[in-house]
Amino acid sequence: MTDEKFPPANNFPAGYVPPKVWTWEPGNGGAFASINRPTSGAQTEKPLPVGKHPLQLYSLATPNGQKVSILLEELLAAGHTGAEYDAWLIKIGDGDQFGSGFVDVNPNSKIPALMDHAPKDGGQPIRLFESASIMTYLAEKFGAFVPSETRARAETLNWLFWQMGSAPFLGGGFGHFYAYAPIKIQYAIDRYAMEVKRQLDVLDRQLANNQFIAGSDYTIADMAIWPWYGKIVLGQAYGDAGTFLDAASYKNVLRWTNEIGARPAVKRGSMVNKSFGELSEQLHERHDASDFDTKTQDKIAQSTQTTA
Ligand SMILES: N[C@@H](CCC(=O)N[C@@H](CS)C(=O)NCC(=O)O)C(=O)O
Repeated sequence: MTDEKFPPANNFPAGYVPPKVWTWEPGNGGAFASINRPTSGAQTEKPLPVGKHPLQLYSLATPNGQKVSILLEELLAAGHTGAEYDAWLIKIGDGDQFGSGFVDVNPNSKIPALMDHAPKDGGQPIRLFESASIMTYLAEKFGAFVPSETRARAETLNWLFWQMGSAPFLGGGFGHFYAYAPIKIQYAIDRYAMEVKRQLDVLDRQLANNQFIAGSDYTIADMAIWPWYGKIVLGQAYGDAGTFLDAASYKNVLRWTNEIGARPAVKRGSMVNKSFGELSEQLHERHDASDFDTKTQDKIAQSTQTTA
């Protein structure tokens, strides 16, 4: 496709003209090149483990994964014992999401995925994928963190779906081109930086007059937005992106981020299925509330040293 206004010599790489039909060339060198494919479906035969609790979470502590483990920890903290769960680590860098068992739970091969073995109707287990679908299902099942009153509920779901629509521009757009792409392309970085700053401004204005994102209640919308936009304003995502975006200047987002981050359930939920960062914050699998005290990677390393 050529256009006189846009000569191929100005393209990147110079002279590039998109072919009539695109074909896949494996390994473009970018981060995640080894797992990205233009096809879906299982690549290996690999059943998933099933633990003793009603809910089985298959995940990794990326922002999308943390949303769900934070909600599960909040439900347990609020006394909903039916929210007990086993959390199994899905190493997306190793391709676990393409195992047959995982694909049966999520045909889209992305974490997080959840099986409910004790659905309310007493029937067969229910599979859940897409973080907002999982969160809505759990909030409805336990009647918590989503208001029942029509207007408050509508506002909560507005912001939950705002997050689902917006974060791909932050992660797949800005984060990818600023931090992960093998080359820095100014056009792409400028475009997505502008959009992310616009999104931060949307949140900042909303949080100027509201304690929580959907008003006076702490809801699944806060839990969905926090792992993405909280990490940005704290400067904990995509290298030095916090400085690049002047993210700390969004004072209301920062105030809300710190308030949510101080919640014990949020701290615990953020550690679940974490296999990177500080060893004391890595809980690869979670099967019991006591695991946070005894099974983090620093404790496991200590006990291995003692027994060696
Ligand atoms: N819209 C999905 C996005 C899930 C998603 O993108 N998960 C990523 C990690 S944050 C993943 O599993 N990537 C593995 C892959 O792309 O193969 C959701 O919210 O659940």
